[in-house]
Amino acid sequence: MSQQNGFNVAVVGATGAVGQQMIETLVKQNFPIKNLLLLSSARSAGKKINVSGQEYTVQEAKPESFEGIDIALFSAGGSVSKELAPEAVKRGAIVVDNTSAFRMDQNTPLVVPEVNEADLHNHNGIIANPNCSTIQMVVALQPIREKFGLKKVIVSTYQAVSGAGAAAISELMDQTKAILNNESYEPKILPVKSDNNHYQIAFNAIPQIDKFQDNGYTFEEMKMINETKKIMNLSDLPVSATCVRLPVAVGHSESVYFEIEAEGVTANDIKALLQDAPGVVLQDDPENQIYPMPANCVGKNDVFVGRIRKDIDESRGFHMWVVSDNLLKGAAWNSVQIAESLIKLGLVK
Ligand code: L14
Repeated sequence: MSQQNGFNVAVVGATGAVGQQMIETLVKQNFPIKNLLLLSSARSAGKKINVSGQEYTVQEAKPESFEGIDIALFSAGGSVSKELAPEAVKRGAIVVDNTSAFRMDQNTPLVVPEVNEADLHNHNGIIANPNCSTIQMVVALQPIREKFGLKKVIVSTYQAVSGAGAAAISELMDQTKAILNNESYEPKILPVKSDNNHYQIAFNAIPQIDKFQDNGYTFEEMKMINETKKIMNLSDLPVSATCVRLPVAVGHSESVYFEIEAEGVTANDIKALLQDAPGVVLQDDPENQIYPMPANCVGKNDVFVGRIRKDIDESRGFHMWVVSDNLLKGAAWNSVQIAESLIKLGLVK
C-alpha cells in the first residue's frame, strides 16, 4: 500500500483492537498512504502484521518515531497519547487521538465529521476522536437538532466488551466457554482492568464502564455528557447517561430519550429526517420486526437507528434505539474519516 503522492501515516497502538481496525479501515478506504509505520508499546514491538499482502514489523513508539510522519493515528491509551502526541506534533505531524487525553482540552477540537467538521480548522496539531458511545449518539441527534432543536437528552447504553480492548473480548469468550463446561474462571479485566474488583461478564450485565467519579457517575457516563455538549456546541444542553456493559463482543446499543423544541412533530417526521441523514441507516419497521442489532452492524461504518416513537406523556419527547460498530464509527472509522476531512480541507502540511 504505497502511493507516491500520498502521506506518511503512523498508527500508534497498531496491535490493539482499535489499531487493527484502523489499519483495515485505511486499506478499505484506499487512504492515500506513501509509507505506513506501525507503532506500539515496547511489549508488542517486534510483532509482524500483514497489510495488503505486505509484512510490517511493529516498532516501539518513541518521540523520534514521528520524524517525517504527516498523519499519526493514536489509540494506545491515554498515557501514551499524553506523552507522545505532543512529540509527534513537534515533528510536524497532525495527530488524530482516540483516547480521552485531550478531548475536553479547550485548544483541541473534538470532532465527528457529520456534526462539526468545521471545528477542524481550529486545531493546534491534535484532533481528539470522541468516545465511541458519544459518537454514534450525536450522529443520530444532529439532524434532529438542526431541524427541530434539542432540549434534553437521556441515554442508557448497552455496550460491547471490545471497548475495553482485545483482552476483554478474550475474557468474554473464555469465560463463556468455562461456564458452559462447568469449569472455574477468574475475571481479571472487566469491568475496568485497573479497578479493584473484577466481575463475571458472561451471562451478566455490569453497570460500570470506566472508573467511578466523585459524583456517582462513571467516567464513561461523564464522557458522554461532556463530549456531547462540546461536539454539538450546546454547552447548556441537559444530558444524562447510564452506561452498561453486556456480553456482546462488538457493537454498542443505546436507548436514547430526547426532547425537542418544536411542537407538533411526529415520529414519522423524525424517521423522514433520519432516512436521509449522513452516516445514518434507518432500520425502523416494527410491523416486520425491523430494528438495529449489534450482530448486524459489525464491520459497517454506519450508525443504525430504529424504534423511533413518541413518548406517551411528553409531547416533545421521543425515544430511539441507536446501534453502531464501536470499533469502526466509534473509533477507527471516525479517526480515519477525520484524517480524510483534514486532507480535503487542506489542513495536512
Ligand atoms: O473513552 O471500556 O475512548 O468500553 C471507550 C470505551 C474508554 C473505555 C474511550 C470501554 C474508551 C471504554
